[in-house]
Amino acid sequence: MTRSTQEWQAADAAHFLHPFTDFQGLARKGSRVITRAEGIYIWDSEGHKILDAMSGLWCVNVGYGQQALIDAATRQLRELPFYNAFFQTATPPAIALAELLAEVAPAGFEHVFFAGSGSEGNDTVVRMVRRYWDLLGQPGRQIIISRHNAYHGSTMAGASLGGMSGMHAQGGLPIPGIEHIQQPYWWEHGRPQGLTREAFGLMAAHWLEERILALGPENVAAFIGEPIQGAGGVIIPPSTYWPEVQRICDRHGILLVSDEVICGFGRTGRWFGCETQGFRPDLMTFAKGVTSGYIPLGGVLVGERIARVLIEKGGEFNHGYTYSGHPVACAVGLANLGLIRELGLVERVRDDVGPYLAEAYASLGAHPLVGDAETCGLMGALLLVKDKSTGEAFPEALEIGMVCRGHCFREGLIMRAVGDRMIVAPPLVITRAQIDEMVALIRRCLDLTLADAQREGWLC
Ligand code: PXG
Repeated sequence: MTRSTQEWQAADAAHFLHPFTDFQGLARKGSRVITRAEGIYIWDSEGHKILDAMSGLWCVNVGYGQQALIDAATRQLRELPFYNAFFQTATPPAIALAELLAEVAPAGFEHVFFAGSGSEGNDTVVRMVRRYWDLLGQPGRQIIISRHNAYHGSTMAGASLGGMSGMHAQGGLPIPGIEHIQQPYWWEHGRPQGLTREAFGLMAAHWLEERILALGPENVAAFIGEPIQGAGGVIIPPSTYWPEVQRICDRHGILLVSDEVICGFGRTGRWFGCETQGFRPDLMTFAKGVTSGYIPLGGVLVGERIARVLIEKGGEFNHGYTYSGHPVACAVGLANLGLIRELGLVERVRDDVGPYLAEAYASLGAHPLVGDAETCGLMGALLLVKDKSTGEAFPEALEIGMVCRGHCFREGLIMRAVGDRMIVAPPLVITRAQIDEMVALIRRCLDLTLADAQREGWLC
């Protein structure tokens, strides 16, 4: 079906309510219509080639156009396009993917609960941890602690676990029994107090202990966090943070949940972000990279501490989705994990392109607009500042990140702006030459933003 861009935009504005979108604003402007993709590039309906430094939405880990995934989906669609896993039935792809996930996960993860998305995975987490404590005769343990500026999805429980104030402001959230502590963002909380990153990491972890003690450990079920906050702006915690969080959870017997929806499947240079950050969770939510986004799939990897209780003391766990273990999604997942292994993408991020990106970012750190440049594996963030010597921020109303993003848009680069943080998470198949190309584009967009700032007098 070929239509002109204007025709697509008109039909889009007439019928399609986009996620997280000001509908009227978009209708006035018109969507950019993306029509095809290959490798790390996407093309819009005007034929512009764009370097997709966000892997779609943090998910196209193996890059676009991988024949093995396309073939796996096609084969499975022919053989068995759907069957459920509810009434004592199963399909081969779901069984095999559960088995393979247990193999690539850290030791102690042998079981998987499938869902259709990361949000559904986190809804599953809420129900599962509360069920766990019920079964252990501690039904008082209901509260789940999360962090401000966390993102855990957009369902009622996912948005409640998340710490996005704009989301809580709509629809009467958070649901009861969810508490939030401050995020481990050194620039926001540590630097103003003159703390080293390491000292701040410990302080941020102790906010968790303070809250646990204030609530009473006997009322706390779990702590959930992204190893590195993605949607919150690629907030990489100090190295001291997660190991201390682990100690605190252990001390109070509280379950630890790692939301691996973004960090999983090689993004940080290990299979899972918790391995990079040095902690051992009890549950791991996954989605996105499990199928490289080719088809929706999410779920929860369940550690043995919880699995044994659910299985042995269990009875029926009254939870599940039509698409839990969808055979086509699981077939694509199998092909995707197979390809990640075959191409050695996890090791490649750890030993080759990850360090290469880190080097490039160190050089971007010298740019006059950049106050901080950080990477972990193939996630990168640049903090835009008004005054490099003092770290002074631009006034919020300027929306400097959006100014920079506007340039990216015009220059053929997808880079996200989260407040003053410009973030990337390119496909794991990106080559060194393509990183050079991406970094050159980023530098050009920074220069254009700097020129705007000089011209408009934003710097003085
Ligand atoms: N957990 C994390 C850590 C996520 O990043 C979800 C859960 C929810 O997954 P689903 O599949 O239900 O969307 C996510 C999703 C952004 C952005 O603006 C990030 C996500 C989704 C939409 C936008 O960076 N992450």
